[in-house]
Amino acid sequence: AAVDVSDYTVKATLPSRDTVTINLFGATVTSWTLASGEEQLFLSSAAKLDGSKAIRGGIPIVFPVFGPPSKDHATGKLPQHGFARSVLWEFLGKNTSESRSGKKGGDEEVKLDFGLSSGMLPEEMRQKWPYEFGLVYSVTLGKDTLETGLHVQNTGGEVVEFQALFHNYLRIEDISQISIHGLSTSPYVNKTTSPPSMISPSSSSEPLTLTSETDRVYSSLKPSDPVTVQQSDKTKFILTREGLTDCTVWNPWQKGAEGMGDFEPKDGWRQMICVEPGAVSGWVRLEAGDAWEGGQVIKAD
Ligand code: TA6
Repeated sequence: AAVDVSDYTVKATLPSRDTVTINLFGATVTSWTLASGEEQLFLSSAAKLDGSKAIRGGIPIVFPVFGPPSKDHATGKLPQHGFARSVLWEFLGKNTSESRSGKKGGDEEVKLDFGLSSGMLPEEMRQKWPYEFGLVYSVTLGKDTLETGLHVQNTGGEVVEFQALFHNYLRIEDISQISIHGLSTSPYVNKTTSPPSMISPSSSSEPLTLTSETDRVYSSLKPSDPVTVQQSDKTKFILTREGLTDCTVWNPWQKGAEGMGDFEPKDGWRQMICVEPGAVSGWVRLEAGDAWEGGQVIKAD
């Protein structure tokens, strides 16, 4: 694999011509293309790529809190979705290997590692969440697959509570053709109502099709059970997870897109669906010195 590092961008290209591009602000995957050259992720054309704001699109990393933090929690002073998606990470290096799935012809894989530790945070952010931690984020590109994994180490002397999620903006042809399979046996919180409503699982909700603004956090999913995004009757993406029992499904729809200054083009909401594996319906508790891992594999069909 060829890995090109320039300014704040790391780009890897496999012999099969699959590529992945990561912006060091937020270690945000901003592009993933297959051998065909076809882009798999949605990136707003107004996304800020200079660290001035979290990148609107690609795969932002949500850590240490998902959503607007509640004031009575240790994360209460942090911005929505935490700081990991907007601070500068460092590129730790690459590993090229034979594809682990033992596919024919020794398909190659490349793993890119990125690091963020509490000591690297701007002081004002450290003061908002004064815990010692070390993150290693791995992005592994294979033929037709993209894997992301987050390793969280509690390097301080006290218990740390956090949430983590991969905020995938998946690129699709048109939202009207989309159905999402594999969620119907899980309860979810519907965040488009106020207050949000708890909905229990019912088989009638399989598959999920979207006809208006949708913002749902599904919980108690079996990580190894795939969540599948179908476009018309063709499978487009298959997501499997490790250590992540929750999954958000979000589309801002027309009004939501118009309300986001960094969301362009304004009808771009039709070409994206956010399917976001995470550990967000509770808190991961890490004792001093302990570590946690969570990961996802997205297979493009
Ligand atoms: O993942 C869905 C969500 O939590 C929505 O509620 C919406 O807020 C979205 O994230 C985008 O949040 P952002 O802070 O990136 O504008």
